Amino acid sequence: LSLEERLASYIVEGTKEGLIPDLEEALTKYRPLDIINGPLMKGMEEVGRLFNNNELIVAEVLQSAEVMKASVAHLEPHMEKSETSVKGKIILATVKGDVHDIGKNLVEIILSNNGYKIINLGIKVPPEQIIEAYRQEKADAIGLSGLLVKSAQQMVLTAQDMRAAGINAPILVGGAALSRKFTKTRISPEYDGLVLYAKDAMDGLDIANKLMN
Ligand code: B1M
Repeated sequence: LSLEERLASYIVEGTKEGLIPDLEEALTKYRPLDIINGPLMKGMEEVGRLFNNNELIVAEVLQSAEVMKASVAHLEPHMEKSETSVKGKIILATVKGDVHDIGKNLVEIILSNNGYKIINLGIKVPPEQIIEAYRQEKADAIGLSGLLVKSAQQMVLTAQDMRAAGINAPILVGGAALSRKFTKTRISPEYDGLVLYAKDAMDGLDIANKLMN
């Protein structure tokens, strides 16, 4: 197998045997984020496909997620960091009912490496907790992540609750079950502030930079 195929296969097989030396080799050729978005994400997509076809069970997917997290943790110190002053404070949460956090944590890494102070509230975060954190932290924006179809709906509910609480800070949303269209037609009308869809973590950074300027 080529290096790229091996990297994807660690994720698919859920094994870390040989992972670190191969990540080190990859770092001599690619930038850390390109390794994540390339072969590692390719592996994760395959995991999703196999899981969907009932060829993997949840416990196996969990192992794949472990390998993904270990890979991101290994690559993180090699990522570019900008030495700017704090550009803004952003609250991040995976919405109520959803445990998927690899994408959200990647967003945290990218944003905090690029001058943002991140308050990461974790997973399965109910709207009231987001509202409380927003008020306590006096954040500039709120980032919501969710991968399940029902999480897209949960974002609509979260936006409604935030509006009812009188909040109109920009909301950044992302995750596999979302789309720009859903954001525009379903979430935005339920909120008084901006609601912006990010397709990946770098897109999230671009949007955050535009917002703060
Ligand atoms: Co789950 N899962 N899972 N899972 N899982 C999916 C999402 C699924 C599509 C798999 C499938 O069936 N093909 C499917 C959802 C179906 C649906 O609703 N349409 C699914 C399911 C069904 C489930 C369970 C219900 C399974 C069960 O128990 N029967 C269960 C749900 C539990 C719950 O949430 N209540 C479940 C559980 C799990 C594990 C715990 C085993 C594990 C998660 C571990 C963890 O996160 N700690 C897991 C995993 C790993 C996946 C897949 C395989 C991979 C997700 C992932 O980490 N991708 C996933 C299939 C897939 O996506 N191919 C699947 C890598 C990650 C970097 O990408 O999170 O998309 P992603 O983030 C991207 C962008 O979306 C974006 O940036 C990132 C890239 O830069 N982004 C943002 C994300 N959030 C953002 C926020 C932003 C900006 C950008 O701003 C705020």
